[in-house]
Formats: sequence, structure tokens, C-alpha cells
Amino acid sequence: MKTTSFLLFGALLLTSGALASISYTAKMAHRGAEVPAVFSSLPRRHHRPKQPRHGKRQHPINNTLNWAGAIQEAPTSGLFYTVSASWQVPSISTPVGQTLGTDAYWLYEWVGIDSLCGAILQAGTGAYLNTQSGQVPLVWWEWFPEGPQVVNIPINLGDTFFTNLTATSTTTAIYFIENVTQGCAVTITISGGPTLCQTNAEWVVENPGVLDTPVFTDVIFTNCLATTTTGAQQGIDGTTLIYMDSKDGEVSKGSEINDSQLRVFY
Ligand SMILES: *[C@@H]1O[C@H](CO)[C@@H](O)[C@H](O)[C@H]1NC(C)=O
Ligand SMILES: *[C@@H]1O[C@H](CO)[C@@H](O)[C@H](O)[C@H]1NC(C)=O
Ligand SMILES: *[C@@H]1O[C@H](CO)[C@@H](O)[C@H](O)[C@H]1NC(C)=O
Ligand SMILES: CC(=O)N[C@H]1CO[C@H](CO)[C@@H](O)[C@@H]1O
Repeated sequence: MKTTSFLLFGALLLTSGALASISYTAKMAHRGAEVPAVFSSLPRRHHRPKQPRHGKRQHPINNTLNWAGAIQEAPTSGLFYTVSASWQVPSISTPVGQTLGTDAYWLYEWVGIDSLCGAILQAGTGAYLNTQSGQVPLVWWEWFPEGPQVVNIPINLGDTFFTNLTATSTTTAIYFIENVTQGCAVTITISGGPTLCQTNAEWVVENPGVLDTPVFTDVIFTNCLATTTTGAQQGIDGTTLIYMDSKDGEVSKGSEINDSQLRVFY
């Protein structure tokens, strides 16, 4: 169940809402003007990495059926506090040899905190593709295992987004999502979230759907940064790279460009 209301506090347009266990407020600004943030639920098909296998290679590599990218581990004495990155929204197309139908192909691009402990702080962009709608890009946030929510930030393929997620405690967070060039950003303040362990941070391209992963143009995550509660900074150096498998073999890989940049390609 989701409830949404618009409250006027002076000049501030504050949207508030609730999911099963969590509540949130949001403020959105477009070219400096306050505009209402509007949320709607997405199908709940977003999962933790499925069937991880640990590759025996020089660089740590894990294979999954639904994620490609990189996962960072917090230093032994540290807990992750923020994760951020910028990227351009890729375009997706029908997998080779398949035909576009009424069921949608899906792809998400996101940053997150935690991947292995039952809760995931995550937000980013995505798109689905089918015959009725064509290719529909969208902006979403989620605190897994609660379902994903779409938020009404304008988005076009090729747009540059910046996202910064902050775990202010194990059950509270601030999500900042911005369409950079358009100057439209939303800040969502959340409480009552499923308990985090703050031990992983990640930059991911995901297939959240049930069909095969669509072909996609390269996703270059730039300004990749995860900081701990004590201020230690980590980027892509030292991450486990994540490769995505389909039933026919590897379809997508994360590849380090340097400590602040990660390329994920089909
Ligand atoms: C990689 O896979 C192994 C084996 O399943 C798992 O123990 C490890 O936590 C995974 N690493 C990451 C960073 O997900
Ligand atoms: C992310 O948000 C936190 C909390 O607002 C802030 O301290 C940090 O500087 C931000 N990081 C970036 C890279 O914008
Ligand atoms: C990573 O590479 C990009 C592109 O070459 C460059 O602009 C950036 O400064 C590099 N960052 C680091 C941390 O080396
Ligand atoms: C719909 C919309 O306003 N999207 C904008 C987001 O930012 C890009 C630039 O990166 C603009 O080209 C889009 O028009």
C-alpha cells in the first residue's frame, strides 16, 4: 500500500508516503523551482544477485544471472555511509535472435549499499521495451526487500544522472537523484527501512525482468565513490567485478577503467 499527500510548508512542496514498513518524504526541484514529487509502484521483480559463483581468476570476479558491475567491500573496521556515481542512461534493444513482443525487456542502472545481507539501499535509472510502449525510460528507488518506486524526474535516453545514497543509520537514509543537465533533482528522506549491514557498496547494471537481458549501449559509471562512516573513501580499485550470465553464457561484464570509472558492457 502506498499513500501520497502533498503538504505545503511555506515555499516547500513536501511529498510524503509509506510502503509496508517504511515511510518517506521527498522534495523535488526543477530549474530551481519546487515541483511535486510523485511516486508509483513498479512490479516487484528486483532481486538480490542470483546464483553467485566465485571465479578463480587473478582479479576477483563473480558471475550472476542478473547483475553486472562491481561490488566493493568496506574495510574491516568500517561501515559504508554513502555511495555515488554519474552515468548516462543507455538505450536497450531486443536480444539478438529474439522478437519484440508484449512482454517487456528490462534494464536498470543503479548504485547501492549492501548486496549480501538481506537489505539493499538502491536507486537509479532504467528502461523497459515492448511492442505497446516502445522504449520507456524511468527513474526509480528501492529499499529491498520493499518493492521499487518510480519517481517523476524527467528522463530521456542519453541523459546524465548523478545519484548519491546516504545511510544515515541502519534503518534511515537520504537518496539524492539528479538529472544533471536538466537541473532536476529529488531528495527522498526515508525511515523505518529494512536493517542494513553497510558492508558492501556497488555500481550495477541489472536485468530485473523475467525475459533475457536486452542488448544495451555501454554504461560508464563515473565519479564512483563510496565513503565509510569514518570518512575512508573507496572507488573501483579492489572491487569484485560482476559478470552477468544468461543460459547461453556471459552477456555482460563490469570492467574497471580506473578507481573512479567503471565500464559495464554487453
Ligand atoms: C562472490 O561469490 C562468493 C561465492 O558465492 C561469495 O562468498 C562472495 O561474497 C561474493 N562476493 C561479492 C563481493 O559479492
Ligand atoms: C552524498 O550525500 C552526503 C549526505 O548528504 C554528503 O555528505 C556527501 O558529500 C554527498 N556526496 C557526494 C559525492 O555528493
Ligand atoms: C579516470 O579516467 C578518466 C578518463 O580518462 C579521467 O578523466 C579521470 O581523471 C581518471 N580518474 C582517476 C581517478 O584516475
Ligand atoms: C525530460 C528532460 O527534461 N530530460 C533532460 C535531462 O537532461 C538532459 C541532458 O543530460 C536533457 O537533454 C533532457 O532534456
